[in-house]
Amino acid sequence: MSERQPAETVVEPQVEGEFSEIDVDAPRVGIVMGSKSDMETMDAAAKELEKLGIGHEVRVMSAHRDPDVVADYAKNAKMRGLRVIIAGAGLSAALPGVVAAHTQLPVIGVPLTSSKSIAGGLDALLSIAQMPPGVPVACVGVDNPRNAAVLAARILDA
Ligand code: RP5
Repeated sequence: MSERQPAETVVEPQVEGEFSEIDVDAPRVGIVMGSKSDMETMDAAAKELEKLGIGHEVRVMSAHRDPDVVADYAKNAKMRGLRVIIAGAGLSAALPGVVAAHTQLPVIGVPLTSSKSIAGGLDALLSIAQMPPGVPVACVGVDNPRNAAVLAARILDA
């Protein structure tokens, strides 16, 4: 009869391999926005996450101008280690909804004002908040990316 090894010395090679591939410094929050023109406002989300010590990355991608880039980013986000996505956009503000269509990760939308807004950001607010049932996007106030970062931190800590 073969003797069992003590539990602490048993190593599962497959599990060990998977752990060695996890990058502990991988960003946990992705901040995306529809245009470079959104960067100045959206920077407040990055600043808040920095203050809270939460790893994040920032990308510019438009749901309308770069639809394939957005789809690929959202589809690969979880596999890359991201846990929450913050998406800021102005005007018709499709970006948060399109990201949510391609990932199961929580998505927090930030409606933004723009020089071209006809309703002071209300257009973006409604585009982000009025998602069809089954595809949720959390929505913070207009031009309030800081709240998106605080909410992301609460989701990560939940
Ligand atoms: C949206 O259109 C962007 O999120 C931005 O808020 C707005 C205007 O974009 P630009 O014309 O300045 O690139 O897609």
